[in-house]
Amino acid sequence: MLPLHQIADEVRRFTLEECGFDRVGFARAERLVEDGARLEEWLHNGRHGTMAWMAREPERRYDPHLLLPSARTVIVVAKNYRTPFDPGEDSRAKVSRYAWGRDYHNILPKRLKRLAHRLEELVPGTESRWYVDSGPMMEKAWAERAGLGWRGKHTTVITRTHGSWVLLGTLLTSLELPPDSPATELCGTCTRCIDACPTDAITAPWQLDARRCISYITIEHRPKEEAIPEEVAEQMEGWAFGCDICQEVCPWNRFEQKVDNPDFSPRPGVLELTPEELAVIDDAEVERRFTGSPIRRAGGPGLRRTGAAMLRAQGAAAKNEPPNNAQAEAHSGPRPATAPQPEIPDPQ
Ligand code: B12
Ligand code: SF4
Ligand code: SF4
Repeated sequence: MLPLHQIADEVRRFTLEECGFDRVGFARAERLVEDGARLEEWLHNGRHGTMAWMAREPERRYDPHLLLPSARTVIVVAKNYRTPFDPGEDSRAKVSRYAWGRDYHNILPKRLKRLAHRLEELVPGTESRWYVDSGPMMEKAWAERAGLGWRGKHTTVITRTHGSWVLLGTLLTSLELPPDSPATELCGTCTRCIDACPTDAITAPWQLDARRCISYITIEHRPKEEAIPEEVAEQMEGWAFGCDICQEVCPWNRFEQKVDNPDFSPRPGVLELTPEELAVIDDAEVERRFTGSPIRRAGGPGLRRTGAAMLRAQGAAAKNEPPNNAQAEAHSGPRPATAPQPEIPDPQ
């Protein structure tokens, strides 16, 4: 068997060069005590809304040995999805960047599977299990531990190299690899994401109430036939699938590397969607246009619900009706008239 440091070097090389990931790091596979307690509290407070799958056996999310008893290391990977494209100024039904091209759930797991085979070649008998998004791993907590980046106050992971425009994956392995140092938090006194969130979903730094997040409302909330409440529809700022506002305002995303990657480049028509067409899109058309795209997750009922809500909000705005702020302020408190000047973190 190769010496440990050579195995670690080869794992890094293979992950970046052969599997095409942009970042890789190692963390010791141990119970996530603090993050587990925070997850339990989040669930207890109902902040997961109708994402019942988040509440199913939550301890599996923070104890990797319940997934792979022989686990020694968590290999964490990140893939940059920031392409040079930008949505047009007049984009009326906006789609979040991660969903412009191919579904990453179809791309990343295959690459992690290749990595698992390489580990088995390097050290026969190695056991591995890999997960991307839908698996019971707290990917952001592991990314921070493995030194890939820190969790921004909007709760997503920010890397120094690609900002927060990265998708994460994890591979649990019985191989013992030297752990990397955890990333340092570099938000400083900045609060831009919190100030910019139109629905006040970021209730405090690092705390997100998914029920108020446009991403949840447009993708996850069930039943999908249930209409989006008027006061929420009026706050959606044109986002039809997911939402990138808190990432777009983040100063760290000014330094990101843009890569012309066809996997994440916009598929035809995705930047020109309109509320009018979404409101009446039929299920067959959703299959035709969005098979292989993350947008398919919303399904026909989800997209029609969002399109209808956007049209209602437009209609209300056109009639110059006073916005229904009373309800929003009841649970979030009024916003300050002028946002505090954020400290722009030093990218060095
Ligand atoms: C559920 C989920 C959602 C939910 C809830 C989001 C959330 N913050 O939890 C919804 C549907 C809203 C959502 C939205 C999005 N998601 Co999502 N989502 C997930 C999923 C499946 C689980 C996340 C989770 O465990 N949540 C549980 C709660 C408790 O975690 P948390 O809010 O992060 O809270 C933690 C910290 O904030 C911290 N904490 C809490 N309080 C405090 C206090 C202090 C002082 C400190 C230091 C820390 C701290 O502890 C908590 C536990 O770790 C992960 C994939 C995975 N398996 O991990 C993807 C994932 C997080 N999502 C992802 C993406 C891309 C998004 C969107 C950007 C998509 C979009 N453009 O619309 C948005 C971002 C919205 C946002 N601001 O977070 C990526 C993020 C990549 C990255 N760079 O970090 C992931 C990792 C998927 C992937 N494989 O790449 N998502
Ligand atoms: S994704 Fe949009 S709605 Fe959700 S926390 Fe960020 S800014 Fe707020
Ligand atoms: S906008 Fe500011 S506070 Fe929010 S994640 Fe970025 S650096 Fe951190």
